Amino acid sequence: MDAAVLEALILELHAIEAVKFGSFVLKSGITSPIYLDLRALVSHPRLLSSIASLLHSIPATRPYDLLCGVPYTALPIASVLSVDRSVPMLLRRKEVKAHGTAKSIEGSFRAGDTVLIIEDLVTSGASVLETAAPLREQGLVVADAVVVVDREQGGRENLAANGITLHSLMTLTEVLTVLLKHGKVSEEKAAEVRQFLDANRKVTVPGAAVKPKVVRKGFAERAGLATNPMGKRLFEVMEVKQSNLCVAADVGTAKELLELAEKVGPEICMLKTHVDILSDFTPDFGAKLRSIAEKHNFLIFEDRKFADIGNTVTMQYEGGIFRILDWADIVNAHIIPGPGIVDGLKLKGLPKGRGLLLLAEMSSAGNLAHGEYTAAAVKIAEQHSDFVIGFISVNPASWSVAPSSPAFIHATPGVQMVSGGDALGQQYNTPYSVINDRGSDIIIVGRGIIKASNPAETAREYRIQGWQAYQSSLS
Ligand code: S5P
Repeated sequence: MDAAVLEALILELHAIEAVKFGSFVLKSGITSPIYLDLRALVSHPRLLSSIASLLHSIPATRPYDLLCGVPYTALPIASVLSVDRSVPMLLRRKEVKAHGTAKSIEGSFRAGDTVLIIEDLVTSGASVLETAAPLREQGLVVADAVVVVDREQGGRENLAANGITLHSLMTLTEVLTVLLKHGKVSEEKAAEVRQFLDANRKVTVPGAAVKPKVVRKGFAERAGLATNPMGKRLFEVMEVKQSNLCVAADVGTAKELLELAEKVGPEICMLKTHVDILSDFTPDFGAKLRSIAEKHNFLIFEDRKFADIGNTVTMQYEGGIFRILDWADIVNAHIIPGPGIVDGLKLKGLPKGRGLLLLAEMSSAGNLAHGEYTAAAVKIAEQHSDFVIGFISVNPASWSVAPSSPAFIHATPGVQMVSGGDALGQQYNTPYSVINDRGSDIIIVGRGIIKASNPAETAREYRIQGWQAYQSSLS
């Protein structure tokens, strides 16, 4: 955009108080010295109209058939653009009713149509992704998002990691520079904003150092190659439910876990448990969970991470209070003790038709599972392909020794809609990056879903993102 036009636009936004300086708590919980609120645009039709036409003048990476505004602030912008340029619009419902015929997307479209997403502000990119997910589920193509302001807090990178190119009229830095030039903000405040921006630029580029996209066989075909019945069943469930989502049900009580399983059940291929964190565990837990798993057709994966000698793990698997063997379809093990651990677990698990995942990599910062360790996991898995169904992996596309059979499945933890991490070393990548760039099959999502205000709806969004990423890696 022309510098003079940009300058005038920023001054106009400031004049209508769409840009404010002070101390503001953002939706994400962080305190910001600058606040942008474009809702005021509805009271300024001329400015609204010029912003809409400026957004239209941005060239998208591919021609689009439809527009969709991110609810709610961007809806008037999208409507004006739609009317001005005669481009039909779609409406994404923010609240999807669980019953009746309510659709998540309103308006006419055909699968394969391309949709341009319109948004007012982008911070992490999460709200654009929430709108892209139901559009993609309907078979629509989302390749570009145009926004008025890019807050430069990782949104561009997170969207790119989900296959969406971000185009913005201006960045927060440009807003600041113009307002400083015109004396609308003090040097002191501007320095504070810059400092804030530097401290909150969550620019981790997911998949930056990984190999190009992997092309793989479909899950249905891989089901036919699986030697272990549980591995075969997992592929079949994934194909039938169009889900490569595993929810990590890290809640504190069995009551909460069973409720969560009911809610997210329709969206998942697998539910991952840590049974030893449940404060109200009772021996009927397994039977209760199994009946929910049957109802919603998902597998149960107890994330026990066995790590002892063969003889000990047979007892840990079968006995104790938890009697994991009775109810868990799948368990996992570290390979640190050597292949004897697999022999031990197999002794108990194979006759009951269970499956085992080996921890070949871990998601936490500074972990030691890489290189030769990962290669050793592959070797042990191949020697026990009757029982080992696959791996806990982080970046299987980068492995120097890949498993020889596509029957082995990769499940990856450390997944959220935006990349980043927690305070204790967990590292997150996006569903698109995990499945498409890193070559994994299943996304394992814990807090991204269980801490969401609506876990069922959020699980649906993760399922769609994961499935779309998988679909795009097939072609
Ligand atoms: O390397 C690993 C392996 C596992 S199984 N890193 C992990 O985070 N996990 C598990 O995945 C972890 O125990 C937790 O249950 C889940 C990740 O949860 P989130 O809340 O960080 O998504």
